[in-house]
Amino acid sequence: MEKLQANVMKDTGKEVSEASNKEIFYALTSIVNEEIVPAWVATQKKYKEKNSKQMYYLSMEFLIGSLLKSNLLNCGLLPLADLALQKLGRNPEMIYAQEHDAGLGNGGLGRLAACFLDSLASLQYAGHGYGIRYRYGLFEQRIIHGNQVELPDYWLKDPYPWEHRKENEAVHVQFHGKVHMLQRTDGSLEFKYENTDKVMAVPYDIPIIGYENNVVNTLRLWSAEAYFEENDGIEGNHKYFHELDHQHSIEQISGFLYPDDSSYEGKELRLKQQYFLVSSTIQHVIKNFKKDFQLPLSRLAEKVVIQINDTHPSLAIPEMMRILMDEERFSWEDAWKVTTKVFAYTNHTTMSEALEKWPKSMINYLLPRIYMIIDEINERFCQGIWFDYPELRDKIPEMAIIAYEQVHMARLAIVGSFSVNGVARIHTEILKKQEMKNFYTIFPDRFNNKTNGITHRRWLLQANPKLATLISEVIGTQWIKRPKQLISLLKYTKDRGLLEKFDQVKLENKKALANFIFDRTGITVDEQSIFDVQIKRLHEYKRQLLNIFHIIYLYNELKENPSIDMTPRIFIFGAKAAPSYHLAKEVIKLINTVASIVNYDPAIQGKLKVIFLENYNVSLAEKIIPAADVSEQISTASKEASGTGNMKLMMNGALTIGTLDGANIEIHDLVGDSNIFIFGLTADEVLNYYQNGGYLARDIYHTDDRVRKILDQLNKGAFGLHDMEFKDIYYNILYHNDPYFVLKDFEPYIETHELVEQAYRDRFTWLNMSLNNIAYSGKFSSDQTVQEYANDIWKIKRL
Ligand code: 26W
Repeated sequence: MEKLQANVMKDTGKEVSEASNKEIFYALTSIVNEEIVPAWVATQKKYKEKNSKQMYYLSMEFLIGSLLKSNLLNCGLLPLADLALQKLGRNPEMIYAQEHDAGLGNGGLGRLAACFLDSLASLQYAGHGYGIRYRYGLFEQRIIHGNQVELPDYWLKDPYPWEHRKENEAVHVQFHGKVHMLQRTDGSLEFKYENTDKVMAVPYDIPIIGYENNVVNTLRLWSAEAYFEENDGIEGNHKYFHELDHQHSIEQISGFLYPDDSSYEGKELRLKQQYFLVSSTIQHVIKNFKKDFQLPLSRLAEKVVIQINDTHPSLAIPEMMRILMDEERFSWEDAWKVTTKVFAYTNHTTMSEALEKWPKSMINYLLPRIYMIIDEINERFCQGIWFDYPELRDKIPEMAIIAYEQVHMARLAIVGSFSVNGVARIHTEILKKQEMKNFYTIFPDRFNNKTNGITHRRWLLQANPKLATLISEVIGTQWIKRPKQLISLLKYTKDRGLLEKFDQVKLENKKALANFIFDRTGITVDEQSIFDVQIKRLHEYKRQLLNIFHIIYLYNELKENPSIDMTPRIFIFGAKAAPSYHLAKEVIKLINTVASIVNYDPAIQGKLKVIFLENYNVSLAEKIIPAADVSEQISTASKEASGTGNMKLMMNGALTIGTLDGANIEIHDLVGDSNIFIFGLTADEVLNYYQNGGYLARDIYHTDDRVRKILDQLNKGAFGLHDMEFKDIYYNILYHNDPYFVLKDFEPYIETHELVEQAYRDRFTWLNMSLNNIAYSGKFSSDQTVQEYANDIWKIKRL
């Protein structure tokens, strides 16, 4: 406390009582920084002394959210900070809320990267993140008249206290130019680049603090800056504006995060971003290796492994080849041997519209030398199939890295890596049996599964301190370091006295969320109602539409018979739609429109409320998840690679209503039929319909009155200002034959919701189920996942 007072005084010349929340926030961050800088230096030294193999996690996204609270927690200072702030008459939460979320990710993929960093440091692994310091993160979402409106997220408006600029470690990245091939006197080829555009990549390091273990790893984010040659003095107006223009276009490279989730667009600036990340990181990796290990580069794979997070950083493969050959004079064969031992690739989606393919002309123009290398990789790979797998010859067009004028990045990533993994069991199986079948035939040993995980420190210990404390009272605190020990809770699932305490914690969390909802929206919600939550990016395959159709159905039922005996339900949504995703935005509008009718209709006596919380992000998730009773995981089976929100909600005692998709399947396997609500088509059934047809949405429209009523309401303006307001949703279902099987799964979904409601009425059964879920959730700690990566792929050891 004294330290905090002294820091506030030093920084602002004020007493704490006069200081603003922001000033206190900064004073606290500097205490944490003082605490961790020595540990940061010491950690790097220890890795060096131990000659530790290094794992580099390359990702275009790191959705780290806010760090003050998790840093305090991991340093063991959170209780102290809470106490000091309270003693000084300040509300800790108000201080922590001063931090602007670092929203440097779209959704699951970026958040997974952030959870992995937390687990790597907490388990004392030498694993570090490499990404881009976007000046604008994912857009801020406002809802205006029910519509999503996007605002820029200038998260660096206030100084970011966790980053450390390392200008002296800047490197150059080159674009464009001409490649010249010369023959050296020894007969080998030399490649020279001329007239390239040089960009400076300046690193900003963020400390990643392990949980109470004095380990501090690094997240390095590269920022693009203009690079001025020595004699580049500014002469005259013309040159001056030219320079400004030039500078501006360079800074654009790390200007903003592309706000697209699950849909790929071949934008040149995005390609630039990818190469910028990859080139600066690989240069740094090689520099570090030379500095830290007295070994020849041919032995790089003994000390370095690079995980590429989806295909976005897959240009790292040709970039490594380029440096080894053009700068380190390796032959092709030797360079390829090293490269293919260093890279491992994680796939996060099988949706064809998300798979990256760049026009070959774009790569050739922007990165001529890299294009040459990809071309050569492709030639050799295709020849290999031709000679070694004659039975696959006719598959070459669908396997070639360059085909029909496009460069297929997933194919490049598979060919250039020693490991390819999916992110949940079913997802990996689909990769092996369908999407990447031919590659699996050639490289069966490369494919492996690593089911996703989440950090239980942020998502339970930090976000839900009441639950965490209660758990520790019951089973002790060992679960914090060994989350699988949550399983000991199973002994208590019948203990009524204890279940009541769990109930009490949930109720308090629900009250807190209800207050928050009231502050944000002015809507009152009763904390005795069922809090039913669907929070995730808005996408057709995630089927928020199925959820809102069910709500409309309930509303229609209540209108017909207001006295139905029903536990009040509050349906909470959080979801951002990609700015250009028209249909997704229509669904947001529909949810908000339904909310505006249902929430103010006195006839239904508050039995139903619909809350759309705008700007869903990490911090908002931390508020919603601890208060959830029901977790909606209702994607069309086969479409959700894994999901991770499902795990967070389970860990906080919410019961899942879900399809057999992604990691839901593994949750179901663990908790058993009686602790989860599963419904709907299976992945096999869905794939069978896609392949063989046989589904007609219109048949359901004609036979199911409930469905017809809803769709007609959409079409006839019952929800909306005018007829046809939601015509695109209507058409999509009836004229495009409901591509995500919303109508097909509608009936089982309603029926399963009835089971949910019945189960909720039986308090002890419900609480028992809830506790079962918490008990089994330790399996989904990212500590487990990271250990599996470390043992099977990275071959790295704990400090
Ligand atoms: C090129 C545009 C783009 C951007 C991001 C295409 C695809 C993506 C990601 C692959 C989308 C994503 O976040 N995928 C999610 O990854 C999570 C972590 O593995 C999984 O849990 C989710 O199921 C998956 O949708």
